[in-house]
Amino acid sequence: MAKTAKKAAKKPVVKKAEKPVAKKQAAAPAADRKKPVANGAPAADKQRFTLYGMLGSGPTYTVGLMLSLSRHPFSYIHVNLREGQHKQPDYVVKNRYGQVPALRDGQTYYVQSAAILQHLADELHRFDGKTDQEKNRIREWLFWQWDKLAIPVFRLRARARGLRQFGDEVRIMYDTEAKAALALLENELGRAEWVAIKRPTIADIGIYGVLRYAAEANIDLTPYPNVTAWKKRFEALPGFGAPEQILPMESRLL
Ligand SMILES: N[C@@H](CCC(=O)N[C@@H](CS)C(=O)NCC(=O)O)C(=O)O
Repeated sequence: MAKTAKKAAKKPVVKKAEKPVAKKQAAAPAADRKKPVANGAPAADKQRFTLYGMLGSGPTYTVGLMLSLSRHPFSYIHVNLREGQHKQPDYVVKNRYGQVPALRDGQTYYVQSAAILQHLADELHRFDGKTDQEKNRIREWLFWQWDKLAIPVFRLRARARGLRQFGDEVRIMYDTEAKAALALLENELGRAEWVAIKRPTIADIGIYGVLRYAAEANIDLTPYPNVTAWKKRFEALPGFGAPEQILPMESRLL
């Protein structure tokens, strides 16, 4: 699924700020090597991750949120969608879908925000399930989230921001779909504090990364008190931040 950094590194998207990754596969950039500390354990590797994305992108926020909640620092490369940087060859080698986000982890690029969340949970052992059953439940919610919640909410948001044009018939269709998804979530959260299992997981992170933008999509969450209470619980997690607190406007290299 992922592309190696070897190919991807030839032309950085943001030439001024981004450090090109090593051309020879054997020679990982110094920044990507685990640095030993006095007690022999790997230091918090602040150069391990680079997130490529855009402030304003829900899926980019979701990945930044996971890293922030996991207390893991990351470099950030702003991809200018307005200028079409996401469709340029030097970005498409990082993300074949020509979308943000992409995450570089060492020498490998990961794409699709839900798959990135899963990768980070596996690697950092945070916000994950412990048993196969728990892990499966979390995956089910991540698929559901993109299928039933993210699409209508993000389409309505894009319309409200003037980024997509469609008529009232389609708007009503998405609105109905979003409300049906919210009703289901409301029901589930009446039975449990967190979405998938008894602890917050990447399923909560993925869903929060959509519902954060509900107001911008003209979706009122007040008829969903369990969802609203869950949202508050989520926002109280250590390391939580709003999109503007987590994603810079411009590239930031650590
Ligand atoms: N399913 C993808 C969705 C990513 C996505 O829709 N990204 C938008 C920005 S929020 C994008 O890159 N749009 C440009 C395009 O699709 O051409 C993910 O989760 O990573």
